Amino acid sequence: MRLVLLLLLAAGQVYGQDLTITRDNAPATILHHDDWNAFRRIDVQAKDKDGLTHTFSGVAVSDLLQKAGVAMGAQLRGANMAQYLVVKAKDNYEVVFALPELDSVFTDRTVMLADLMDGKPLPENRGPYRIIVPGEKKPARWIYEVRSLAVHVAKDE
Ligand SMILES: Nc1nc2c(c(=O)[nH]1)N[C@H]1C(S)=C(S)[C@@H](COP(=O)(O)O)O[C@H]1N2
Ligand SMILES: [Mo]
Repeated sequence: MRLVLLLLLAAGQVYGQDLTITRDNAPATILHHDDWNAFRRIDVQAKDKDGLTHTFSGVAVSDLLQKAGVAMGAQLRGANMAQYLVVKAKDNYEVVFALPELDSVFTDRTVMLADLMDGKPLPENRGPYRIIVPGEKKPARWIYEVRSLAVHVAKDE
């Protein structure tokens, strides 16, 4: 009984953080880790800063965006091509992706939001969620402790 409680507490600490997905002029989508069961899980092998290959497991960012109502796939054309994604972390670090970088119609490189590394939850100071960009030579966009994904539309100055 006590062990079960401890395990629940530990899981809560790892995955208690919500993920917020927003797009201009639309209500926010807030995902708890339990909601992840509804998504297709994918595995990606990628090299970290030190050249070590790890297996990351998580959800394709494009699937998360689609769930929040962002136009992807066949709909990613015309005016929708001016959209971009800002990913923000606990330490306010931010990185940007153009939507085609995330879309399997445009690229075979699947950018994912990972919750597991080599089968285990990410370390506390790197989790619960981290962006993994396979094939990128420098992991500066492997943003960790991710809190939100926000899609905006680029506007002319
Ligand atoms: N939240 C957050 N994520 C971040 C950074 C950061 O400062 N804050 N630095 C990036 C940079 S520049 C690098 S090189 C890698 C380093 O990841 P590591 O310390 O896990 O090897 O994390 C990336 N993700
Ligand atoms: Mo870096």
